[in-house]
Amino acid sequence: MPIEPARLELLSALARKVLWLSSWTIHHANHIRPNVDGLKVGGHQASSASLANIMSALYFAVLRPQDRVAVKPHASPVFHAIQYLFGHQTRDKLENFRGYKGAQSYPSRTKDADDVDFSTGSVGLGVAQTLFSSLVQDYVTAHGWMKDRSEGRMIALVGDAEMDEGNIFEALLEGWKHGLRNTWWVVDYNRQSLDAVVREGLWAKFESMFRNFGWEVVIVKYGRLMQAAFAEPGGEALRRWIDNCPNQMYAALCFQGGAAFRKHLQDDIGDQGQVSQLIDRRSDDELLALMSNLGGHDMASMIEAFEAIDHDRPVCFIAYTIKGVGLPMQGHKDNHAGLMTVAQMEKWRGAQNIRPGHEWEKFEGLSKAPAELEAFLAAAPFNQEGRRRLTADVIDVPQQLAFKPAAQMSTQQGFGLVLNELARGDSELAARIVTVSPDVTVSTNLGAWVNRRGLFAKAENHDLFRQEKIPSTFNWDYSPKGQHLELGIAEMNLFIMLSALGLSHAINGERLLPIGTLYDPFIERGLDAMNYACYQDARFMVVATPSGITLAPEGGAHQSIATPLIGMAQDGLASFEPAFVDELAVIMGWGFRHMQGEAGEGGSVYLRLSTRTLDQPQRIMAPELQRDITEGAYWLREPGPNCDIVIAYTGAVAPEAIEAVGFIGESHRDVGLLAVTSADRLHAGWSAARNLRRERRGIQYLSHVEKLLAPLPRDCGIVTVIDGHPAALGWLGSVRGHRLEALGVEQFGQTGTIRDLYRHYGIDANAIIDAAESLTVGAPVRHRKMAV
Ligand SMILES: Cc1ncc(C[n+]2csc(CCOP(=O)(O)OP(=O)(O)O)c2C)c(N)n1
Ligand SMILES: [Mg+2]
Repeated sequence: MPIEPARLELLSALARKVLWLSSWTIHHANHIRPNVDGLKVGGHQASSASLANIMSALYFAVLRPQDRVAVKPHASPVFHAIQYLFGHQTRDKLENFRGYKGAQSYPSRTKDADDVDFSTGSVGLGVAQTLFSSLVQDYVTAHGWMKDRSEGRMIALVGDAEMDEGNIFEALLEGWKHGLRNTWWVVDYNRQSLDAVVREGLWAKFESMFRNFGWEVVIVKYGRLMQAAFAEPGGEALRRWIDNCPNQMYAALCFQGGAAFRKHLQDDIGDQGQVSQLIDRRSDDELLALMSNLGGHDMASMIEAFEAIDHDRPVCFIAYTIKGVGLPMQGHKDNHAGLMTVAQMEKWRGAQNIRPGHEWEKFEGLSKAPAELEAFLAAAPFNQEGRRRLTADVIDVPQQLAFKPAAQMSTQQGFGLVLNELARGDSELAARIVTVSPDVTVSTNLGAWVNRRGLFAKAENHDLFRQEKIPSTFNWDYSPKGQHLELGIAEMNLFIMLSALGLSHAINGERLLPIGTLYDPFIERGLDAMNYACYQDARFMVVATPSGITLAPEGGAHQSIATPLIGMAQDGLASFEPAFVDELAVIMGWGFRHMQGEAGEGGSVYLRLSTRTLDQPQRIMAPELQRDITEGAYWLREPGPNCDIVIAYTGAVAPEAIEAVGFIGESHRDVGLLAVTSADRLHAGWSAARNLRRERRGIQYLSHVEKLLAPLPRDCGIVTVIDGHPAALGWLGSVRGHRLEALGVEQFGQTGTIRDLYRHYGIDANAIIDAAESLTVGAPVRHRKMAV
């Protein structure tokens, strides 16, 4: 339906204001705010201008409160300008754009105050996040939890060069498998990337690809002015010229202006009567306005395109735009980091009727009455329900999670047993758990859980093998009540799905407790997506198994070395590597609570598990032991008063550490054995204590690791051992100044038995004994006899 003229006028005025405010915000940060560092502040004026009209159409007219948006990272100034007009962003934060605690360079859920739905920054990830958030909304709907809330559309504003990111294609395929709905991707088709102008004809590739995946594709190429000109005599020839003009040439002419367009049109078309008259009727300025009137810059065209969608199938809008439209840098291939000069800004300010000193005024220079604009903004559908960020109650987690014990088990097995026990019960905790795995459900031990809780799909689909009575260990029944989401083998998808599931409390007002499983080395495959999920404070548990070189015969290619360090270094992720299943059960319980903690306190959890079967300790899980396990370490064997050597181990190498302590104990009394369940938590506690002591001089507070190591004599040596990079535990010597030998794995690639590999890489009992001897004096220690 054609848009009413009065509404169009108001929307166009606001879009002009958004372009002004976003450009002014960047200009202010670069030219007006004192620059103390001498570094360029930057801010992406051209990329922002490209989207100012499209985003204004969305926010001021099309979006409803339940819709959620991922904005192309470098259009952050446009987002902030829109929120400023809505009254959700302060002038102070805009003046401090890209400054300390100012409006963020890229929209940030956690750092910005103006209601960012999805953080963006690393291109491609926000786009996929909208797709997975839509699938999560379907999950919540199918489980009957949407209550009286309406389903929202998940919308991404995508740069055309951003479409090169592979994770977008991975997500598309996954979306198709799961019957994606309610998702709009709006491609800002300015045909420019950071470095250059993009390939010709990309739109056609996008179009066929999206159609292939069942999306509707809407191409918004010509604005109203263009359409009117095409209807004039000779207009068809003009349209043909535009359609055939190479991207580089069009961009260059947009930069050069109306006279350059005229010359090229004349040279190319020649004197052809009607079309020549069509061009001659326009001044240079009018000709430039006509040629810049691509669909993405035309309010009426965008509103009509958006409002024409009357179904919930996914839609890709390809909106033609000009990078930097309306600014002196428009179309220039180098404009990505371009900034307007002070003189250019002065000139543009004059053209906008903005008086010096009134640059931040919301309606300065617009011909519409401020009261009318204010009323229009207040009535925008997007704003009708107040706070859009939702909350959900905390789900109760029992003090101890049960599992069926066995004398010998691996932590991976234990993980399956804990989940199986939860699946058997009817707790709210179990109801809120949702598992997800990229084609390694069975091999990461989720099988028992899935057998009991089923796979999720919007429609029932029974396991044919079972119906045909063919024996199979796994029951692969799909239903809307299922609690496992099976993904294809794409770890980026796994982490973005975890990100979407882990924000359900804030987006859908319904808490989910997502658990994702994968092989440990493939964390690196999805690392940027995991970082992204943590950055926006999504809450999930990632269970990585098998890990290290301990997966021995699985092969050298699958060994992981760096992941313990990743676990320590990743902000927002508490990582654990227990050796025994009773420790794991404690950690999982803590993890489910941690995943529900307040912002700044809670976070996500990473469990690095193993397939190695170990003898399990028979012990009572006293509350102090539970606390020590979650704080990161406990004494498996307390050091005596004359302790001169401590062995500290993490994870699957526990038997080697225990064995070495046995041998060393024959000639050294009082040897201590420290079980480190989380190098990450232990280190974080130590850093926090140091910060606290610095902040509050005189305070006596000691961290967990400082208390554990306090009784050790000054000249005691420490040997650390982990199936991972030795630096993960090597820092323990600095806590109280003890000499330390750190054993671990620094190369990878050998296959063999666990014993072969532990010997090869020097993390077996003999290597531990050798290291201990190098730190102590006295008689040599008897070594384990090697079977040759
Ligand atoms: C993963 C990742 N790689 C590189 C960048 C740096 N970068 C920011 S914007 C951009 C180009 C984007 O081009 P396009 O998506 O077409 O947006 P436009 O600049 O045209 O608005 C690049 C390479 C990034 N933000 N994220
Ligand atoms: Mg682009």
